[in-house]
Amino acid sequence: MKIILKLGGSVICDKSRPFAIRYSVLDRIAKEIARFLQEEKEIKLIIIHGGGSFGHYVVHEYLRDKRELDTEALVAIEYSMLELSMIIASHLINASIPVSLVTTHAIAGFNQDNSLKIYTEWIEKLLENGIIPLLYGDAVISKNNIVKILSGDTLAWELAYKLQVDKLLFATSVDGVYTASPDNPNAKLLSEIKLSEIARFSYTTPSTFDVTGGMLTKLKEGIGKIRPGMRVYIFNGLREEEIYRALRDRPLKGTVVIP
Ligand code: IP8
Repeated sequence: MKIILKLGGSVICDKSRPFAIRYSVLDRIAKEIARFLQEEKEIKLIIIHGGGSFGHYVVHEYLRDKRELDTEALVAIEYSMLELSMIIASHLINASIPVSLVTTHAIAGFNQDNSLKIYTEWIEKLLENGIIPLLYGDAVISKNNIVKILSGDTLAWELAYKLQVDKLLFATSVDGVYTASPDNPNAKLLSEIKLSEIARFSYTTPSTFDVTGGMLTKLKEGIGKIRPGMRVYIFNGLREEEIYRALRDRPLKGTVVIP
């Protein structure tokens, strides 16, 4: 079985402060993943993480003074994401999870028509060898030489589709998809959401410096990417055991995403 686990940036970072990692959460998540991998030896797992208070903060700072991201921004964003990813990789490796950090900007970019180009050959090679590729949302260069942000969610949907994964898990800092912004007291948690009906919902989620949009924007990236048999869950990775439960297919509070 092939699984992609996307760790939301707000799970691993405190997004209200620049460059703030939730180390204890990261350690707990590493233990949950390690436990799962010990129990399920045949699993092929890919881990992707978001920009958290690293990439998003750096992009936000650049866009304050400039209208577009330039090459100076590109290298600064890429570097900050690599720093975050190294820290995540070190915690996973410490928990005996065999991860190989794959720098997203070296294998992915946008075509002229805005479609995503990913060289997946090496990711598949790692999986074949029992290694867990670790990727992340990043700044990438497009075919027409424009610097763009590739969200970890977009990457997760595309890889899930291309590599025909069985399960795509989005660990976020909320319990799932709501009918309104989760800070709205009337918001209700949806146990299921149809991507074909997503246009019915429109709200923004509050964030200090998020540059890739909230939950709904990122969910729209999934339109056309759910193959038959592929299961997609959105749940709260800040809740203890929830990542382990999602990996193990145990009942959990969250939203199932269907085409
Ligand atoms: O947090 C964004 O990835 P995301 C990556 O998954 C950058 O949307 C560089 C801001």
